Amino acid sequence: MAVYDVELTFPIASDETYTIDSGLLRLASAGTIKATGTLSVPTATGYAAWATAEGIPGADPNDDYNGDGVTNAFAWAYGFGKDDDAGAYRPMALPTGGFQIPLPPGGTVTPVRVRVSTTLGGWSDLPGARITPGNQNPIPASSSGTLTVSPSGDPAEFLILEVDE
Ligand SMILES: [Ca+2]
Repeated sequence: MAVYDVELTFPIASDETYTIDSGLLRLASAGTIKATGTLSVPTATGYAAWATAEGIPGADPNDDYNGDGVTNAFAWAYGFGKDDDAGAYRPMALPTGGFQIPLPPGGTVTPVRVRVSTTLGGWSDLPGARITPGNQNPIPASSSGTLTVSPSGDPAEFLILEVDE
């Protein structure tokens, strides 16, 4: 929360005519009125603060500003700038089944949720026990290194990562 001392000056003008017993009464005024006090403004945090600091305030978190295949939301979540190439940190399927999830060397700035589906629909949370090391889903903030998701045994499985602020 940012708090500012403020002094505001508003122009005022009025011109009213009233009917009274002896005729009409016209009251007119012009000038200013001054107000002083404090103004409290919520400070942007999380993704919004990142987007503002990166010079792209209000940027859609699902957009990919630099076209590296990593959304703005994940650039933020992984501690990168909007121009950094974070393409090496996309999860990938392993030829033997399962997936590998590379995390940024500096650690994630927010928890990362792993969701799975066998049909590219009806996504559900991956059981944490399938993620090593750590066995946690969501993957906690400040995580780094490379995680492995064990194969499910299903003929096909898809994986997406989600972040929340
Ligand atoms: Ca990007």
